Amino acid sequence: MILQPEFESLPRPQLRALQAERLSEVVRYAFERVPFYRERFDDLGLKPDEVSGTDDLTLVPFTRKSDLRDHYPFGMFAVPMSEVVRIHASTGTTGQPTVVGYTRHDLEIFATVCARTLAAAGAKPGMILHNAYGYGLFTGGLGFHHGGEHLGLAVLPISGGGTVRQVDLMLDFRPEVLACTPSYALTLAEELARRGVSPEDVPIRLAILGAEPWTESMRAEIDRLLGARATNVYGLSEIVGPGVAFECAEERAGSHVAEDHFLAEVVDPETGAVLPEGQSGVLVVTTLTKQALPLLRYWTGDVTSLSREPCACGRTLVRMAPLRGRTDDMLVVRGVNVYPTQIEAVLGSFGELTPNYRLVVSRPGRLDELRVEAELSAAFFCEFAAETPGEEDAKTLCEEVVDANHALRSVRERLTQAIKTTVGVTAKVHLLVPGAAPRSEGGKIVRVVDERQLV
Ligand code: DLL
Repeated sequence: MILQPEFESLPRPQLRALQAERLSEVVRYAFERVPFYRERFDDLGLKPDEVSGTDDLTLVPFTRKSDLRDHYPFGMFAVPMSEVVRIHASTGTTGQPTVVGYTRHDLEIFATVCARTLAAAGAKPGMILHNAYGYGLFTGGLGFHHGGEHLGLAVLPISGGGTVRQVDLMLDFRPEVLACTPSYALTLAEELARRGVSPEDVPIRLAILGAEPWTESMRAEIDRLLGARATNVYGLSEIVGPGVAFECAEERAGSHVAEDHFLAEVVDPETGAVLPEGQSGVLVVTTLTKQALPLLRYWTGDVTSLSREPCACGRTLVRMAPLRGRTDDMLVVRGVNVYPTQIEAVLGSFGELTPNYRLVVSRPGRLDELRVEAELSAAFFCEFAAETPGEEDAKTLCEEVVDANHALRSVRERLTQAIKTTVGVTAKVHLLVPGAAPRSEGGKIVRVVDERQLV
């Protein structure tokens, strides 16, 4: 269902005109109210009215996460605290958190784009939403909470963690809609399977997953294990939270950007030049309607491409390709660029493995080493468990056990070869016993350990 066809299916020329009008307003607004933007513009000798259409946007310099950090906590806010009604913060892995504020009007936008996301996935009033995104400073929980209520769903604010209880309630309340990270959807699916609940008996029909990169093979696994249709949702705290872009149930091929609120560009990560449709680069977003924290050309660091191909759902909103990762979680291993999702896609093509894994990059001598810890599926491992005494207690199968077993050795060799062919790096493959790879406890999962940074 299209919640707001008047915006989501607006013919592109009209959408462009709406964006141009809103862009010139937000540029003037940011210039007048945020000293950071006024100084930036003054330094460049740029006047707000020179940015009158979307083509003039390139005159405006990028805003980066470091700018928000430099003005920590509230220095980039465009309204006094008396107009701010909510604050979120994203902690990230390093440094100061990024703090974002919302006026009442901003919260309406936030709820609306989350409601659009749920509607696009197929959710309807009368359905129960099991909302397992974390509530708190993270934007996922409250975003989908208000989005669900806006659409008229019955929202269960379960938040992340406490998997056993989550599954108890899921079986009792029988929600049709699940919202959580893809890695947590897998954790929930495993707990359901452990209890012997077959996919047909899992109540979930729709799963709206995001906040971390995931692959088509992981989607297939989640669809299969939950007996559901999983769609992607993208967003970041700085822009609003979830709902910046979302997939439709019809195509599930790229996420429609809520372009009436957020103007998307893809730029070359080195030069900053705007790239043509279809080319991969860094996503840059300008907020068109936000009051508390307007951001002009915000450098998200996320790598994607845009497509304006018509979509079967009837939305005219541009689609962004699934994220390969962030420019800053790209690993450079012996000079080769490696995205964790590339490895994940290779692992997904092996029936003997689960979608859970861990990557460890180290530098034992002078050369980088990439260790891929791949987890064997329970069904496959069962056949050898009897032949590998003592291994049930260990997490990683020791080399001798793998060497001695033809089928295990074959998995290790084929996987090493497939990674070499696809990613271009010779990795050391370690096979893990079922259940040994990290699982999501409810939030974003950490699958990569770069030990080089620790020394
Ligand atoms: O993750 C907002 C969110 C909540 C999105 C719930 C979707 C669902 P942050 O914590 O600020 O906000 O993290 C933003 O997470 O720049 C991406 O790198 C990554 N990310 C978000 N959604 C996706 C996705 C929330 N669907 C950062 N696929 C972003 C891949 C994603 N990465």
